[in-house]
Amino acid sequence: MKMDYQFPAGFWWGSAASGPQTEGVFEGDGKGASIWDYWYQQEPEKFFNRVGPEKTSQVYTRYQEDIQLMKETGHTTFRTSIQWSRLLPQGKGEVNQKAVDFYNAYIDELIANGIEPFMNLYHFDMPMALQEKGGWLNRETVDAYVAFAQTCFTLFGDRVKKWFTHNEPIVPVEGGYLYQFHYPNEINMKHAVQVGFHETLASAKAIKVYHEMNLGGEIGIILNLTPSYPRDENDPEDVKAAQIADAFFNRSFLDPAVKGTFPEELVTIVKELDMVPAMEADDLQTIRENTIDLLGINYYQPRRIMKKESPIDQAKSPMPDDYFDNYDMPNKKMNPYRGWEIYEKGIYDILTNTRENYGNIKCYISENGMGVEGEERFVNADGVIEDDYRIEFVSDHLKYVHQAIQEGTNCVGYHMWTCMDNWSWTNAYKNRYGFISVDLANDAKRTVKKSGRWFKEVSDNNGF
Ligand code: BGP
Repeated sequence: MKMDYQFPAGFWWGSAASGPQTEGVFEGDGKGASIWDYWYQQEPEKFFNRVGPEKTSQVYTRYQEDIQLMKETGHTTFRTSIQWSRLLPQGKGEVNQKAVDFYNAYIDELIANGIEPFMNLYHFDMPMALQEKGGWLNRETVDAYVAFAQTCFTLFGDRVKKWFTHNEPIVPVEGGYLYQFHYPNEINMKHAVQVGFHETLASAKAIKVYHEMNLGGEIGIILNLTPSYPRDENDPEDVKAAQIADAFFNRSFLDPAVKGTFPEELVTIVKELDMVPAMEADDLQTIRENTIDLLGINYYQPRRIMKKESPIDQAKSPMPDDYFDNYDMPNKKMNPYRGWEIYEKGIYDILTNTRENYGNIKCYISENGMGVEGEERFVNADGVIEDDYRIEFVSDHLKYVHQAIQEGTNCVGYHMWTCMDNWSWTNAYKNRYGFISVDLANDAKRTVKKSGRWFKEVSDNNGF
């Protein structure tokens, strides 16, 4: 059958998830607490409907059933993460054998079913034992992370051939140290800079170890790239503000990951603020010499920016927002449930940018998706959620991915967020993202949605 949008042979079709959002906590599983377990214990009211990280979708016990559903929905590849606090309950030292058994079984089951596992090493889930000593603020966490990474490569690297050092490393910076949506909920630019630096350093050091181990796979990083569009392209001040926002939120991690250097604008600002992070003599060289093989791109929404017109918030300053204002563009297309703009062409702009400005690095779309509240409204007589809006969302984005590939971008796959409805941090189960629904009131019963069936056809046909 001739497809309107045919993708290159071997294109990866699948989805992404994370350990903390899917596995759950079970008695006797030996898992240590992460910052999420701790925060939920302290302030359960901060989590939607008071649903905490111990509940989630029970993948720890139901992965076999779930992998069959991945097959039914056309997965050729799947990304999740190894929970640091599951493998090393104290963040370092003793290995939890039950975690080793679980990840071995999960990985083997994926491979036995023809689905290639991709593993990420950090998805916002700092072990509490390390957070108590400062988490990413503390240099010792970098060493602990590298030891954790090496343990993972040693245990699972014979079978896992795609590794990622972080998922969205800017998010722990934003959530934990600027905008207060992750523990420890600080507003502290100096800490934010140090945390970001340590994450980048940890990534480079893990990449170095992985390459030295010669395991025959690839290692990369997953970044949420939010293209920054100026309100008025002809207003140099709007344009400059958008460039600064881009340096803060995109190039802060993209440049060191791909080029081994930090963006000039950011370095200048950090120096002006007298907030150059603490570092050792060879850190910058380590970052320069250990760049990624593969880039994962998460794309949900763009950022609309205008020059700073509102007064600086003195109670919070310095903040990235001292340098720009967010622009509330009229008539933008919105996902009202998550409050995020839908701008399909953004995905094309990101891919074009990687081609033109980042050496056309090998990349794939590692997350894209649409969280919708109250999807049970759309259940048909057979109990299937008819999520046509999701099919439209995915296909509208895929058309732009296709165009970028036609123009030469080295994009080799597309992963949806997410496989099955999962626990979304403080939003818990409010917005549903999956190809497969999870009925919390009914023993977490799984049912493939209409979009899951559609995705199977796309994967089988390698296009649509
Ligand atoms: C990404 C994260 C995921 C996931 C997704 C959806 O930023 O990598 O972990 O949660 O966004 O966002 P949310 O859960 O906040 O709705």
